[in-house]
Amino acid sequence: MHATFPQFTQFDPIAGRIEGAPLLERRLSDLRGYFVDQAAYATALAQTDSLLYTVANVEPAQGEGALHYGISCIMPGRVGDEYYMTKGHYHAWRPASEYYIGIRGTGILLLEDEESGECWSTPLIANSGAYVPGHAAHRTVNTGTEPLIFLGIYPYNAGHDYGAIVERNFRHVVVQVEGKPTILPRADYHARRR
Ligand code: S6P
Ligand code: ZN
Repeated sequence: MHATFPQFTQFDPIAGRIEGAPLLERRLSDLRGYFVDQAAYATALAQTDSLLYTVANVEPAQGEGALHYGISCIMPGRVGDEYYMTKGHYHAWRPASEYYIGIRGTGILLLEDEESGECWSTPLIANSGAYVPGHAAHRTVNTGTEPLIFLGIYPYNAGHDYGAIVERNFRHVVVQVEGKPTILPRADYHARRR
């Protein structure tokens, strides 16, 4: 059977776009409550509602076995000490895993298992891949000075669940400490600033 969707897709590896795919924009105002330093967030937002990231998704088919994919582009920058990042989510269908392929830039993928609470991270860099298992919350952070661009491939019915992240956020933050990207437990970050 011939598929009714394009068999061949070209990505723009510099801009992080897929021609013809709708572009979702996330700005600073969309991430209210996500950044650890609320005062820095308010100050930044008062200046300008900066673009934090874009996502272009391609959803060519539905049904068992179908795949969707999308290219994300996270801008370089920080709110206070914390690097620009995605909201982060669980998949609505928890068993859905995902594969990320780094295309441009330098970043960190934060992961948390919902049931065990286990937290881990992997680098996300050009020409490398990172596996996101099912039941894991995942957030991507741009720790570099250029846009971080990556492709994500996931089952068609993965969906997004942002609710748990809105409620309790990730247990770790990725912040600049002495000029270097550093992963700290959220509580330790607060303690350091007291
Ligand atoms: C979808 C995949 C990505 C993210 C995108 C934005 O399963 O993980 O396409 O949606 O990187 O992140 P978020 O957390 O705002 O959806
Ligand atoms: Zn995902």
